[in-house]
Amino acid sequence: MKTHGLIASLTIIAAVMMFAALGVSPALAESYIITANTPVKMVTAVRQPGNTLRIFIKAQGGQWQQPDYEVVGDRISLSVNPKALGGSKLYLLINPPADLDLYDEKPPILLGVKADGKPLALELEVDLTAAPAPPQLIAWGLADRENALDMASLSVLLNGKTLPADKVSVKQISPRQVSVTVDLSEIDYGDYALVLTAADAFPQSNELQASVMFQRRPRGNYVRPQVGQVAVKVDSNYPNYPLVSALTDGHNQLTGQSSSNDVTWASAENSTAHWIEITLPEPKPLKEVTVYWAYSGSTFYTSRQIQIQIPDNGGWKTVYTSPKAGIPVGRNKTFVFDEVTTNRFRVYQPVNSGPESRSSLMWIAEVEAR
Ligand SMILES: [Ca+2]
Ligand SMILES: [Ca+2]
Repeated sequence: MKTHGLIASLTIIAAVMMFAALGVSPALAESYIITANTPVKMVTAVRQPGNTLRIFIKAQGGQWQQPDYEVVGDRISLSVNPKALGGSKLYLLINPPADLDLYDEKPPILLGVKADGKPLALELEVDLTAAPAPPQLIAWGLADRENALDMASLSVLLNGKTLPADKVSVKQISPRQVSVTVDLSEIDYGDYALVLTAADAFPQSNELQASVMFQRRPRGNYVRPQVGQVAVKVDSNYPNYPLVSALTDGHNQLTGQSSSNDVTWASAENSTAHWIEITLPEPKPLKEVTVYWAYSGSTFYTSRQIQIQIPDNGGWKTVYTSPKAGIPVGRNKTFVFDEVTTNRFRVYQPVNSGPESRSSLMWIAEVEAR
């Protein structure tokens, strides 16, 4: 059930709410959440008041009451007294669906949690950070015993961000039961919290929150372990950023306090392509390059476009091109491509493809290759 949230002080309020999700005639069913400290008069819009008005009101934590009301034309008018009802957050229902459990104070419950098809302990907070490998698929089963689930309330966030629609699959088994599967197979290296939120279709939104914590850790790096034998070249340097050693010093988890040349390298800030060229002591099978962006203040300086290139007949061949839509802003990005054997590669930033706020700059904390 979607519900209107209204902040009322002394004003008259009118709003319409539809129970579309419950298949009830939208003209007849309304619900409101009212926040009021002083008595208010409510006027609700009802297109077809009919003869069988059922009106319920309660304060949060209180009991449902059936208030006196007047029908004026096609509207319902009633006085609401928060003090008499026992609280300032009020729920008002007009002609709720017959199967709505008005005494539902319980959130949906978890029926099961699975990682890659294997059941986990039935817990709201699952910690997989010590698991030998990160999960590829997380699935939750959930149900509400009292009411239908509010499908519009369902959300899955990874580190606070919405996942692309093709990564989350929601299967509604019945109005009260659903399974949610999340595809994590293509996420980058990092520490993650995956959070599922779902509420029942009751106006006070009894809410379930379930989470899975996990890590995806890089294994193997051709650059840092051989740092004394690895050659690093760059197209240019920002003033006071002469050291390229910062690109291979292992410092990639920056705090945001400082992104100076002791831990990051920056290019000149001008409208030319910028690049970092890395030569390994011997050829290696290479299938991904991870770039950790500079982090300063609360900003990750993620380049908008990057190519990975390898030598080709005296020039360079591009083996990876970032999507046109740009690289998602974050701590790091791993560029994955068909395996090539090479002792040299470069991270290439086309002209003016730098970070959003400084598009002619390339500012990098670390480069890894594997
Ligand atoms: Ca419930
Ligand atoms: Ca570094």
